[in-house]
Amino acid sequence: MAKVKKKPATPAVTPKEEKAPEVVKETEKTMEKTPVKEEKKTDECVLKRKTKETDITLGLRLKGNGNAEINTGIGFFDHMLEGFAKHGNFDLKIYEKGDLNVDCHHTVEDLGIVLGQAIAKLTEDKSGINRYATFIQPMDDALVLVSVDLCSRAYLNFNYEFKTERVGYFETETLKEFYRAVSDNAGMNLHIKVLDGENTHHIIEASFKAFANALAIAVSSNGRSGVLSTKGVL
Ligand SMILES: [Mn+2]
Repeated sequence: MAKVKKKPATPAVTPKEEKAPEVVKETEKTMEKTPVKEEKKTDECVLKRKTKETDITLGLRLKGNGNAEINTGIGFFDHMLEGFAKHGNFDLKIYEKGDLNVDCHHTVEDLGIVLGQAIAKLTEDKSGINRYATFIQPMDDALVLVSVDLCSRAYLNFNYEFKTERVGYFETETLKEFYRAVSDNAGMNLHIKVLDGENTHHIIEASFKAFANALAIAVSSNGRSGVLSTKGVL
């Protein structure tokens, strides 16, 4: 059956066209040139990665509540990642089954790969974020500086020789592999400087807290529109 088209109602009064002052017109023109884009960013992501060495499922939300559910099979590493989530106010879920019968190298490094990929995914749109941040974290005897730049160019500057080979089951030399994997996969410039510290547990934990705090600032809004780069793209 054919639809009957209704006639559009004629407005009773035709609004008068008012001439806007020149100043307002100029402002309008400028605004047209630089439109404020509505920010629609991906809030969370879940990634899976399976190899012959590790099987990882990771969920990350950068604007979270500090909730963590972590199971990597390495108690100390879980403790570090829980601190990372808490102090960065991220939500982080990790289930990992690694070849711990070998050592903890693959389990730590591969988790860094997936965490880096998740950060890259959630910061793909870099408009309106601080992009970089530096945080100096005290923790008892330890004092650790972490500086990050979400510039899409991976670079890790971390050279520290630990006095002890392990903390619990965690092998201290794998910490560099972890941060390198995060940096490579997030496209992040990452500087970590141990300024002071005696206790290895404290030094490593301070690095995770400093990293969390710096990252939380780097991904947060700077109140401006567009990408913070003279190149216009990152
Ligand atoms: Mn601790």
